[in-house]
Parts: sequence; structure tokens; C-alpha cells
Amino acid sequence: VNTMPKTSIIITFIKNEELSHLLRTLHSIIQRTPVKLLEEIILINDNSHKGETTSIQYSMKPAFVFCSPTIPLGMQRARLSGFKLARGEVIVPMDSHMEVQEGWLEPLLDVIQQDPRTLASSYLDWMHIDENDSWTYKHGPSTWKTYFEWNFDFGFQDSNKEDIEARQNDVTAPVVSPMCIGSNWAMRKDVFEEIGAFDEQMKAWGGENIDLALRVWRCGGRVLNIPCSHAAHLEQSG
Ligand SMILES: [Mn+2]
Repeated sequence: VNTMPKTSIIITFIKNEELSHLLRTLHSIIQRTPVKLLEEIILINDNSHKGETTSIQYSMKPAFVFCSPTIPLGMQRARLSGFKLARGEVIVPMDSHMEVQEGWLEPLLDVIQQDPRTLASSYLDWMHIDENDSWTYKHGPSTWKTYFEWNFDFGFQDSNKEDIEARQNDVTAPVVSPMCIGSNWAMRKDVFEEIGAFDEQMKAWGGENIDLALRVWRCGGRVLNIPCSHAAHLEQSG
């Protein structure tokens, strides 16, 4: 941990995100991320009505950076504005309805340290709220890869035979993936900028992860899914 790069986590919300969901995300980050590795949490309130982020009173360690654009930017440009503000060596975009798990960040930084041109993704678990406001948590598998089709549909598929064989002796081994998920990936900020960051014309989410992963691979990098890193996503929030 002492030699690992510091991370800026960028959380945007563009809809009527429940404040309790955002608080769950923040609490899990603060409790499960070593202080030495957390440069800051950047919150971007992009035209959200319910999320009164300015009412969140935390001590300033870790530092929170609040940003409320004067006009709605859309998810991708809001994230991009957060990346530009980031002071950490590594950036991680995160949804505002997540719960990171114990030890989620260190394995991502480990593979980035081994090869700085790595984009490293967490594996996802699922949270669900039923009609009685009861939460369930479902642990997701640590084997899938992500892919895209020629119509730019994005999907998940099981590891192939070669992957499974390669991981027989070490279930913690990273899974090489064609694509990456849209959030909860980690990458060096300088490498992200060097390969072109995000297209400023992309407003909404969806497709930017395909664009990014293609550029990572085309620019000498690699996309890895990391079985030791898990974060849960609240299903019904998009
Ligand atoms: Mn989401």
C-alpha cells in the first residue's frame, strides 16, 4: 500500500438519485479504502434534484470536492469534468448507487503498477430493493468478460476454456477482457489522457466504455477484470 499510487474517485449523479444510495456508496468507500490510497472523492451533482450533496457533512479527510455544473452536462461529460479536476495518479469513475467491498481497490492498483497501461475493472455484485424496501445482496461471479457486437450492443459472457484452464492454479488471476464496464474501473490519469480521454461530444453513458477499451488495446494497453475486486451495483437505478 505504501508504494501504490493515490486514487481520485469520481461520482456523478444525473437523475433523482436517493441521498441514502449516495451515502451507502460514500460510506463503503471511506470504510473500505486505505486512507493512504485515497486522494479525494469528487462528487459531481449534474442536475440532480434530490441529491443535496452540499448537506453531506464529513470531515475533510478524505477530501471531498463538490462540483455543480451550471448547466447539465450529461453523464459522460460530467465524468470527464471530474477526471480533469482529479489530483490522484489513478482515476476511478463510480456510480452513485454502489457498495464497494473489502479490499476492492488494492488489486486494481497492483496490476496497474505492474503495467501502467492497464485498465483494471472490478467484478460486480448486485443489490436489489423490493417493494417493501428490503435490500438483498447477491454475490456475482468472478469469471465473466465483456464484449461488444457490431451494432455496439455491450454484453457479458463466461470465460472461455483457455481462461478457465489458465485460472485453475490461481483463482485470483486477472481475466483478460475485450471490453470494460462503464464504471468501477481504474486507470492512470496520464494514460487515460494520452490515449484521448473521452469524446467531449458524448453526453449520455453507453458506448464510451467500448470506445475506451478499444483505444486501450490499440494503444498498447490491456483490459483486465480483477476477481479479487468486487463492488455491488444497485440494480434498479440504471
Ligand atoms: Mn448504475
